[in-house]
Amino acid sequence: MAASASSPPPGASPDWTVPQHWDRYTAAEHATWDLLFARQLELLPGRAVPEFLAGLDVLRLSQPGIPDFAELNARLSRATGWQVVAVPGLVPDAVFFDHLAHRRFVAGRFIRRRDQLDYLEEPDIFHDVFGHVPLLANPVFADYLEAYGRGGLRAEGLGVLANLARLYWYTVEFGLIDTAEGLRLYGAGILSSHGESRFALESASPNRLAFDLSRVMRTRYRIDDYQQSYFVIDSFEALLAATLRTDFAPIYASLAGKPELDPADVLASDRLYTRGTQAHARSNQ
Ligand code: HBI
Ligand code: FE
Repeated sequence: MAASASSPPPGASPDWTVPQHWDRYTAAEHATWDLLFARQLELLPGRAVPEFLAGLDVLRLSQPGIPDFAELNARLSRATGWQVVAVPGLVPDAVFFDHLAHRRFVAGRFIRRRDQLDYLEEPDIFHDVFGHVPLLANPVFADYLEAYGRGGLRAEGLGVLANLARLYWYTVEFGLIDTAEGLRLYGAGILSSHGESRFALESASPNRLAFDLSRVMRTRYRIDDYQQSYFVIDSFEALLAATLRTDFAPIYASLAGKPELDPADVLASDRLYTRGTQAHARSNQ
């Protein structure tokens, strides 16, 4: 999933960051942000984890138009020391992990076209800022993402990036969380998607399995369609505790002997919230 070239594109700094150039966004681009934002705000109350909705307020992301990172970072850095930095698109894993390890979240500065409202290949500013940034205002999640970045830097040499990318995918991008009121969304890939915000909680098609670190690290994922399995954590504290191990070496060692799993697989050892029908995946074959 990471960019192939190891040298930054023209105009980017050695750490791949670029100026956001907030004043260059057109009225049409601000209107696209407002349209996407309004659509999600119709859906997310009662579906998103409360900490996400609280993060929207803290960051005042309900102001109209594309956020100006300078203003956003003044509030975000006060909340948890995180800041958002603009990049041209996907950056190499090593660059990505280094930014996370230093509490810098990389965000694409472009916004999708009107004909890409419901699906686009590469993360745009709406996915990155609306989807990811509000939870960076939550201290525990903020600690998790920094710990994830540090884990990635350590994993570099161990040749286990694929396992670590799955952890990111099934938590930060497509994670569900169990609450007293029921399952809620916290993964940015779901929160920023109109269709998947409903599908992930309400469809009978996907599996919903209790989060288990090594189980997640063995499980392949889809990048071209809704997920066939979602993993459920009990709390951000539990997720942080599960991954704050000083190193993942024993986990990686235990993974070496086990086969990788397909996205739809269910194991007898899985703690199941829902065993999915996979009807959606079959209809899209
Ligand atoms: N680059 N800009 C950007 N955004 C991401 O989410 C991203 C990336 N590079 C690599 C990556 N994600 C994943 O491969 C991580 O799991 C490492
Ligand atoms: Fe993302």
